[in-house]
Amino acid sequence: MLRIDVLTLFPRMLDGFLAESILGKGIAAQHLAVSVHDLRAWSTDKHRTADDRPFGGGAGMVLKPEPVFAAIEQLQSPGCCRIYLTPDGTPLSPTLAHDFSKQQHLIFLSGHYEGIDQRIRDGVIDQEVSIGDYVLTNGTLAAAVVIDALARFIPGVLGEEKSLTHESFTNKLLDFPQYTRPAEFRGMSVPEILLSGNHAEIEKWRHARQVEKTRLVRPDLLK
Ligand code: 6GU
Repeated sequence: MLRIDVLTLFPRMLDGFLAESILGKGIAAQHLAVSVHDLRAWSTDKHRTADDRPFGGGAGMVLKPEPVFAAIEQLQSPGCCRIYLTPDGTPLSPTLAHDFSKQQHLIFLSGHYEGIDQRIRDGVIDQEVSIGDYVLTNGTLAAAVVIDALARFIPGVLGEEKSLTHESFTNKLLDFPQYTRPAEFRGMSVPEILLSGNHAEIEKWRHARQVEKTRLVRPDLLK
């Protein structure tokens, strides 16, 4: 079973995320185990500080090395992958999420404010990951995104194996439109072809919609 530890200054941000939906079921079914840790548990001073002002000046606060080193050294196991969530990391991709899902033990470190002391990255981090070209106030939601994306690749987490293969990005095309009942709703009808029962024609139609949508919204994926 994949073991995941998350180190954050905001552990409660993950409560709902871990309890709900497909991920919550995957954890209940022991397809993965996620432990969330408050970094302040490893701070040593009486104010429980985990961050401090940057040397050289500048706005914001920087995560201190001592609590992070102590936390990671306590939690790590031989061969585990220690991941820091940061906008200047390697962009998350389906391949990276799939690689993470094959590991035995992942430790996610969520940063804060202006960042973390460089010695943390140099000393106790194996991989830096970004979830996109925008900046979050801290990496905790980014850790949730990576965990959600990798959990889908763990066998058993998604009920139907098929649902993995048909989705966006597995074939570098965006999804085709889906419809369910009723066949007509407020004057809007479901495309006739989907009611025809002709599976070959339905596949052709869906592929055409995928190419159309991808050309319109993400032409970069077609190059
Ligand atoms: Cl991984 N962390 C933060 N703080 N902001 C981000 C991000 C990560 N990825 C995109 N923006």
